[in-house]
Amino acid sequence: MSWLLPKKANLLFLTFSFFAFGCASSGATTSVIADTNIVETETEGDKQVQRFDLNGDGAADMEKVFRASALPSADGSVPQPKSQKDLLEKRMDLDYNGTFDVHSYYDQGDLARERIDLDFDGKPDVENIFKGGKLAERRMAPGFDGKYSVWKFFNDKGALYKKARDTDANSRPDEWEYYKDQKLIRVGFDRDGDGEPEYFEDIKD
Ligand SMILES: [Ca+2]
Ligand SMILES: [Ca+2]
Ligand SMILES: [Ca+2]
Ligand SMILES: [Ca+2]
Repeated sequence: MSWLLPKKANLLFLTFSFFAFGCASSGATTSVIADTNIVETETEGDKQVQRFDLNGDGAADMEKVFRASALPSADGSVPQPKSQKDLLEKRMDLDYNGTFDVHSYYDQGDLARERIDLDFDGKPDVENIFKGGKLAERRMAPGFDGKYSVWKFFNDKGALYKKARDTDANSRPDEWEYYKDQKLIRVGFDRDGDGEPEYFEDIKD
């Protein structure tokens, strides 16, 4: 996991260590943010966007996109507080440079997917996919070049059961590792380039 600690991202690591350990829960970072940080609320089509200024410099560095089902009335009355269930997307600019570094997508209030740029170069380095609010798959770009080359798969107990790797830089996995009780038990290789393993080796104790 050492690659998750790029040079300039110590603060980021602190903030987002909960991602790294696979226990991100929707709303964890938003509960501490008071509504007074909202700089503007805007309706875009069938969506409502709330913008927040987290560091007080007057520029928004977090956006929340809500389903606009319960829109405030057209007479300009104060927007209703939206419920977590209506949250569709959250974007965060962690280094306050005007570019969002974390994109989180929600399904019925549960975190469904998140994309994180760990070194703030504008290219995503980690993507997490959740099922039922639990981490199911993690894609990683260890070179911070925006190219995913490692895929990890987790069962519903949060344990790693499969890992795939792209070793020839064609963006498709060609080596697989299979785990049982955290132990590597089998490896598989794609030798004919069809994207599926057909050559396997069992790992003996
Ligand atoms: Ca700001
Ligand atoms: Ca940024
Ligand atoms: Ca990056
Ligand atoms: Ca490959």
